[in-house]
Amino acid sequence: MLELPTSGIDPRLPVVWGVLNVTPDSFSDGGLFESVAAAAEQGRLLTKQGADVIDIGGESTRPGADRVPIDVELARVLPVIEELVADGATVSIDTMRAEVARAAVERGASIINDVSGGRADPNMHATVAELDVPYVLMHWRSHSTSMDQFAYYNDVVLEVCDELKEQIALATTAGIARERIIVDPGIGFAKDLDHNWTLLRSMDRIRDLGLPILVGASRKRFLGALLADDTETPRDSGGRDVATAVLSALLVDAGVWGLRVHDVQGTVDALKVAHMLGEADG
Ligand code: PMM
Repeated sequence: MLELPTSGIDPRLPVVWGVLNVTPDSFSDGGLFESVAAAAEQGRLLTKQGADVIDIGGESTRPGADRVPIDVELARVLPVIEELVADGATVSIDTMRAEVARAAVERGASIINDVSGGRADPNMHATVAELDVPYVLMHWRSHSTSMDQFAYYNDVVLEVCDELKEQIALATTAGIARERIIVDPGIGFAKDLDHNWTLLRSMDRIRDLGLPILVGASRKRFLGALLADDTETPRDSGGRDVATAVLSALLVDAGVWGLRVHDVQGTVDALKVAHMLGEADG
C-alpha cells in the first residue's frame, strides 16, 4: 500500500500542499509560472519553504474559466512534473481528465487531485483504480462557467457530505481503495461566501466521512470579501495570505489532514506557532 504523505514539519501536523498553477489565467497566480523553468523554480521554492506536496495544475478552475484543450493541459504540466519529480518532490496532478492523470502518473506524479471528484470525466475513477495512487475527491457540481448557478443549498453541510458520499461510493465501486481517498469540501466551488464559512466551521461533520480532509481555501474570494476595505472593495488576492495562514492554523484543531496553499511559508509558520502553543499546554 502506498502511504499518504505526512507533514515534513511534524507527522501530527497537516500536510502542506503548495499550489503550482502552470496557467495564464488562474485567479491569483495565473501567468506567473508559464515557462517550465519559472514553474520548476517556484516548485523548488515551495519545497524549500516546507511544502510536502507540490500540486501542479494546467487548467484554471476560477469561476467563469473556459476549459483548455487536453493537449495544452498536457504540454503545460508534464515537463514541470518531470523536473520536480527528478528533484525528489512529491507531486500531485490537479486535473479533471483521466488521460492527463494517467500521463502525469507515468511521469512520476504520485497523487491525483480531481476537483470534480470523478464527475467531469467518466473514465477518471477506473483510471485512478488502475493507477492505484492517492486520490483527492472534491465536492463539485459543475464546470467553472456555470458553477455559480449551482450555489444553492438547503443545508450546505448535509448536502456536501451526501454528495461526497455518493462520489466515494462510485469511486470504490470502480475499484479505488477507500484508503486511497482524501476528501475535500471544495471551498469556492458552487458555494457562496456563507456556504464557505459554514463548511469551514463544520469540519467535525466532514470528518464523520472517516477520510482525511484536504482544504483549499487559500486566497479565495470569501477571504477577499472578509478583508474588504471601507468602500467594500474586496482585498486583492495577493493580500489574503495572512488570513489564509491564520485559517490554516485554526483548521489544525478541526482535524484537517491537508492544506492547499499558495504562500507555503506563511502557512508553515502559522502551523509551527499553533503547534508550539499546543505543546506548551500538553
Ligand atoms: N481549488 C482550486 C484548484 N484546485 N484542488 C483542491 N483539492 N481543492 C481546492 O479547493 C482547489 C483545488 C482553485 O484555486 P487556485 O486557482 O488557487 O488553484
